Amino acid sequence: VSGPALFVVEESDARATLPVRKPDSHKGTYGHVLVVAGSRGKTGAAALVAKAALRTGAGLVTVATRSDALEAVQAHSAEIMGIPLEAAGPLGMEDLEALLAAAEGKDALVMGPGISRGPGTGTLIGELLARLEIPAVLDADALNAVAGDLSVLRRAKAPVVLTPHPGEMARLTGKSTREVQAHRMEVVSRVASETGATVVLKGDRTLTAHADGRVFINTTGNPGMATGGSGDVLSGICGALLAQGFVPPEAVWTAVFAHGLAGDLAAARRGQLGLVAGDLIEQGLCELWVRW
Ligand code: NPW
Ligand code: AMP
Ligand code: MG
Repeated sequence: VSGPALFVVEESDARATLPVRKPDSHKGTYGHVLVVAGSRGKTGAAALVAKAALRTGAGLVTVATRSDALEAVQAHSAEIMGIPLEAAGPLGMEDLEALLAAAEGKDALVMGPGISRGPGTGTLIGELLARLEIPAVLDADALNAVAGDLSVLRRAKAPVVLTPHPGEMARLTGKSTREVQAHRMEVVSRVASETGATVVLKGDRTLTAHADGRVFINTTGNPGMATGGSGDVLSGICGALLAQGFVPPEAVWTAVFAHGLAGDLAAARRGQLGLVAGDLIEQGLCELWVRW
């Protein structure tokens, strides 16, 4: 039995996936990302996803979140559009119709950062994936919500991307964080082949596993990125590339490479110690797109 095929992502590979602005284009050309993220107390997570998507070239970004969180999310950035989800508490099946309506005309979904999770959240996610025809990035609490029943991912109509950190991967697989870290390659490839998703196991040397057995190892990034909200930025970058028509696994390992390089560029200006997630967007991504 052969193991996974391993590829090291080079800057030239990632650059080749870089979205190019065409003269005869408009905002509709570059995709509309639906971000289902944030809740009262975690509105920053939604804002970081949305801003990262905007700074990665998405034509439009809409955040759907609980009514009591929406204003705070939008206050972070004038470019973010919003849809209030009127029910209360953690997301569940009562939000299905509103989310299906919100997804109309959208080109990619990013779901999970800062949503908190309740008993119906996993079922809701399964139902959304089974009905929506747009690629979806599941991160943070969306991962925790499907951890009990990964089979919902198999029902997806369109490509699914999972972006767990080692703690989330431990919940997804029922292993300890230590076991995950000791067997990163095996764990990430197995979850990809079992779910059919493209799976990103984050951390130093992030691994991206595609369901076909290929695994892509990332070389950018630094420990300055070990700061709250860093992963939320990655899910926004990934959503923006998917909304612009790039497909997994290229869209995903390119997002990972760009996110890490944004972290390296930001650290070069500001140092690793005081790096915050917003710097990856405002300093890192902006400098990266000029460089590329
Ligand atoms: P330990 O302690 O090492 O055993 P959680 P979260 C582990 C939102 N945010 N290597 C580690 O376990 C997010 O989007 C909102 C090894 C740690 O204790 C989520 O929705 C923000 N272990 C929610 O908050 C900004 C690692 O996992 C545990 C690891 C909770 O997210 C912040 C923590 O993971 C945040 O993004 C690694 N590299 N990384 C906002 N401004 O609104 C993690 N672990 O319990 O899933 O919590 O990741 O902080
Ligand atoms: P999250 O825990 O979801 O906020 O994600 C953290 C992000 O920062 C992931 O993209 C990690 O790969 C990245 N990151 C965290 N620590 C390091 C590290 N020591 N070296 C490189 N990247 C890191
Ligand atoms: Mg995270």
